[in-house]
Order: sequence, then C-alpha cells, then structure tokens
Amino acid sequence: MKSILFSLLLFCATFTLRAENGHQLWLRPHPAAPVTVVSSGKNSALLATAKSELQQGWQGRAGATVKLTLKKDKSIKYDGFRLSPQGVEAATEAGLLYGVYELLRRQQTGQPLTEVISNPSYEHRVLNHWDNPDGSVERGYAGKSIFWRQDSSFVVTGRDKALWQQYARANASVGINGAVLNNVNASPMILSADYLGRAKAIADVLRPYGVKVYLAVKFSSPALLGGLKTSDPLDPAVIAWWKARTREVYRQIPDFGGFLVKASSEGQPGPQDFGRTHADGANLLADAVRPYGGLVMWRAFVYSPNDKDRAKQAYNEFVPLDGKFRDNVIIQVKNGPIDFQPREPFSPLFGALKKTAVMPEFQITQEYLGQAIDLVFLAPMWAECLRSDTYQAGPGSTVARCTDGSVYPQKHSAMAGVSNVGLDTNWTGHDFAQANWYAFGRLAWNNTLASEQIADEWLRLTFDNSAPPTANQPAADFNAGFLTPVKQLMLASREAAVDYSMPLGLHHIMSATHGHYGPGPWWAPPGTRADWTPPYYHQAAANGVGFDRTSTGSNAVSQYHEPLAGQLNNPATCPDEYLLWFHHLPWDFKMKSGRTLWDELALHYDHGVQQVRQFQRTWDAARPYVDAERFALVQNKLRTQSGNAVIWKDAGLLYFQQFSHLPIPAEIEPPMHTLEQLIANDAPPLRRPAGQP
Ligand code: BDP
Repeated sequence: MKSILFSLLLFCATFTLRAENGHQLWLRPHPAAPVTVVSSGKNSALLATAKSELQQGWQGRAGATVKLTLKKDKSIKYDGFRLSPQGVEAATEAGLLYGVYELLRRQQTGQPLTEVISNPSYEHRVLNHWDNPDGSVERGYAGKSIFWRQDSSFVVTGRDKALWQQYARANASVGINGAVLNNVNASPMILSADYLGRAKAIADVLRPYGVKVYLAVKFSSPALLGGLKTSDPLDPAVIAWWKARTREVYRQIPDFGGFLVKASSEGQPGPQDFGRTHADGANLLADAVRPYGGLVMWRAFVYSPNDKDRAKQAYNEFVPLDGKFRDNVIIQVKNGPIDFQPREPFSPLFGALKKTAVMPEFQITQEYLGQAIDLVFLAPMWAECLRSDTYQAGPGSTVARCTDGSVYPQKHSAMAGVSNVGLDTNWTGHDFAQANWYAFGRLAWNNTLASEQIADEWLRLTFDNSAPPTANQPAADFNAGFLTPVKQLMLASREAAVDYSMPLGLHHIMSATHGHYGPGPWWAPPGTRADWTPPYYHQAAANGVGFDRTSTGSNAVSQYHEPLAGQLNNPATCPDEYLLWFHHLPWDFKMKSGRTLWDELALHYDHGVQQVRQFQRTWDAARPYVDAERFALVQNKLRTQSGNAVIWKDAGLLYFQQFSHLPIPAEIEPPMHTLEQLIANDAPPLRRPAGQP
C-alpha cells in the first residue's frame, strides 16, 4: 500500500514538473477551497468570468462568502474597485473582475487582505500587436501570430478560441483592457470583410474579459481598398468612405475601441502626402469613430532622412499642432525621442503638448534589448521614463502625471505596450519575458508601482511551488534560496544590458544584419540612409565620441524645459547615463568618477559582462526551486546571453579604440575577439540557444 502511495506521489511530482512549460504564465492553477459568490446586478459575461475565477482560484477560508457589488462611488475611477475582506465593490463589471484578480493575487502571494481602493492610472491599457495578416510578427521573437494565419482561410478553430481566451484572461488578470490586433505598418486588407470577420470572432472571445479590440489602419485605405482616386483627408469622398467603413466595423464589433495609426512615418502614407497636417489626418478618423465612442491613437513616431537630428523631429511637427486635435484623439509617443533604445531620455513631447492628450508607448517585445535571448526585466526602464520630471507645468510634472490626466485636463488617457506574445508554448519565447507582459499591465494600472514589487509578485506567482518541496529543500527556503536572489537578478538586468551594449548614453549602435540583436557600430552599407546607420548616432572620431545635442550642436536640448535643459546642456551636470546622448566629448574627458571617458566606457562594458556571469551563477543556484524544463531553458539562454554580452563589449571597445588610440584598461577582462573577426561575423547570425532559429 505504502509503495503504491509512494509511486502515486512520485507520478504526481513528475507530472507537475513536466507540466511547467510556461504556458500557464503567472496564472498557474492551485487547488481551490470552496467559496460562495454573491453578486448584485444581472448575470453578465464579465460577472460570470469574475465568479468562475473566484471559484477556481480561492485560497482563503473554505466555505467563505465573497460579495461582488456594483455601486457608484466618488472615490472609484474608471474600472477601479474597493477591495475588503467582505468582497469587491466597483462602478463597472470590469472593475469587479479586476478586484477579483487583485484578491486572488493577494491570496497567492501572501499579502494581507486589508481594505484598499485601487484605481487605474490610465483609462485604456492597450497592447499593440505588430502582427501581419500573413501570421508573421514584426519584431516578434516568440513564434507566429496568435490572431492571424498564413493560410488566410479565416476558419476560426476551437484551438484559436481556447488560445484567445487564455490570452484575454492573462491580460485581464493584470488590468490590460485593449488589444490592437495588427501591425502599425498596416495592411489595407485589415478593413476587408474577411479580416473584419475574424476580428469580430476575436472580439467575441476577448469581451468576457473586458478586453476591447482595436485595429491599426493604413491611411491610404480609401484608395487601396476602396478604389477611390485619393486618400486626402479633406476630400468629401474620403470622409464618406471612412464613415461607411467605420459603421461596418461597429456593426460587427459594437464595443470596438478605435483606430491606431502610423502615418507619414517610415514610408507609411499619411496626410502629409496631400499637403495636410497630422491633425487633419487624425481628426478625419476621430470624426468617423466619434458617434460610437471610439478613439484614435495617432503615433508621433516621425522622422525624415533630411533632418540633421532625428531626435528633434516629432516635437517640431507636433508641438505647433497642440490644441488642434479632437478630444477623442490621443497622440501615442514612444518613451524616448529616437526608438526604444536600451536607454533614452524621455521624449520631449511629454508635457510639451498641453492641450492634446498624449499616451506613452513602451516596447514590451525586446527588439533592442536582447529579443527572446537576453533576460532583461523592463519595468525599471519604463519606471525611469514615467518618473522623469518634465518640469513643463512646474516641478513634479512627471511623464506619468503629464499623461494620466493629473497635470492637464484631458478627456481620455491611455498607455500602450508593443506586445511580445506569439504562438510559442510559453507565449513570449523567454520565460522571463513573461514578466515584461505582466509588468506592462501592472504599470498601466498603477504608474507609480515599484519595479521591486512587480518582480516580487511575478516571481511568486510564476515559480512558487513549481518544484515540490523535499526533505532537503523545504518550501520555506523559497524566499531566501530563490525569490531574493532572482529578484535581484531581474532588477539589475536592464542596467546590465545597457552596460554591455550601449553605456553612457550611446544609442542605435546595433547591427541591422541581426535584426537589431547584435553590435554594429561600424554598420553603414553604402547607399543606406544615414539616420539608419550607427555612425550617425555615435559620431566617433579622433576628437571624441557622442552626439552633440547641446545649444551649440543640434540644440535638441532646447526641447526640454528648464531647469532640465540647462542641466543636460552642461557635461558637468548631465547625468552619466545620458552623457553621450547629448554631448560629443574627447576620449580623455574627465568623468565625475575622476576617470577618463575612455576608461569609464571600458569599465561599463566590462561590468555588463560580469553582471551576466553573476546572473548565470544566481540562476544555477536557484535550480532546486525550479522545474527542470524552465530551469534548463533559462540556463541555456543565459549562457548564450553571456557569450553575446562579450561580443557586444569587444565590438564596442575595439571599434572605438580605432579612434581613441588608447589602451584597454588593465583592470578589465581583455577582449576575446578581434575587430576583424567581429565585423566578419556580422553577416551570419550570432550564437543562439539550441533549437532557436
Ligand atoms: C522600429 C521597428 C520597426 C517598427 C517601428 C515603429 O524597428 O519594425 O515598424 O519601430 O514603431 O523600432 O513603427
């Protein structure tokens, strides 16, 4: 009997380990205690979701009763809620659902259930999927699209629906309430009947989780799809076409969120093709969606090859249009003025548009931060941007407060994240990239949340109890043996990535050969647009390195408000992190540390590499607490990251050394490659973990 029991236990343990392929995300099932759920209001789909989540996940007292109460209350905003030991109160059904997820999260992470009011910072918390109609994903590193398929048969299978439901649930559990289903480099076909039909099917699955569907549209759709002679936003036929198409969208998806538009940007058509402004373009679509309560998210990611400093253009184009946009337009602004680099100062558009709603756009998919190979936890990067003081309306006008309605009156507020989700079993390629999806949702809900708390929650939910406790490894060790060191690793990971790739304000020095993964400070194939090549950004020469954006350079610094502009303009007061972003400085420039710029650069590069080595040790020591499958995947990726960090460091140092002619400081690890090797290797892909394309 005993031995049968033992085999059974062993079987269960093995099964538990085998099942940890990461697909459950932070929503791994736990045996639930019985609970009674009492609710006010009619039995809607959202309420049914809330109830079933409670019943599936209840970790509280067996037989407890939880009340879900719909109630208007001045202290509750949007889909916020009041949580108390009795249950959840909210003004909307979505609010009840978010309250339930908060309650379950507290139970699972062992936080007390005191009375709390929680309101979202932003009304709309939206994922942007860069998914193409053929199923490929632009800058996606986790497999094909979960929404669209190559075969274009438009048949919605049971498997599709199951996956969309899991996706919707994951979003709702962290407060995400919108999804743009297709790439900003949009195909006009997205508004055709077949694609709209599939979008409707997706919306139907996402709705019970409070996730609204949006579409990215191509500005020239009236001509390309509608066969009109023009797509001029002021042309009556064009206006009528958008109205009719929008009516059709809402007929299929009555709660459709609205349109996202990339226009007059990177070759995409836009109002400027017709001599019109961004406001003319955005307002055309805003008027079309207005009768249905829809929004237009209009991107400010614009730059042209002729501009002397790409970093300045968005501000130059959009600030003169402040106040000219309809109140259902939100200008979607990337966190930095260039393009999702490992570190950028905040975009000067934040706070500068005072009569126009502005929303931050973050990149969850790690295009410039190691893709699905490197372990990089992005919450600290986003928090750095959100906490930056713009001074635009006096001290304390942080990016967070300038976008969430605290500083400027704005009808709508939102935050967007470019999704890292694909068909991979674990959704995001790297198990730790799930933490970035999670962090985006949590920060969009609360834009002051500490990265430490986000990492803590995510680790507990994603890993706790994943390996059954044994006599040698009791569960109590989890905190000391796993949580504390791995949390440290996560919190240090972004700075490490900056250090081994683009320290001290360097930016855009990656190679395009690897789709922006590896180093390429030399990368400038003949005939390429200068502003797409690294030498445009690092400006390395015998007299120094860095982009001069000071008042005597491109003067991009003047787009920031005082006292920040003055601080950034002076190399003595500019923070080291942004030094080479704003200044071109001699190699022997004396840094705040007393070292020369060259030595400091070398130390940062080396520190990044040493950090990844430390991450490997930390992870190896965490082995007893992690199931074998996820342990091996992360270990393997860290190994690759470690090698590639050395490649980054060697490339940076050896390339810049050609200009500095200075020796590599003796205190750091000497290069393992030659520059010739690295440049020659720029063609084939860098080493990747086994099994990865
Ligand atoms: C860049 C990406 C490109 C996107 C573009 C955008 O490399 O694939 O289309 O951003 O945001 O970072 O529109």
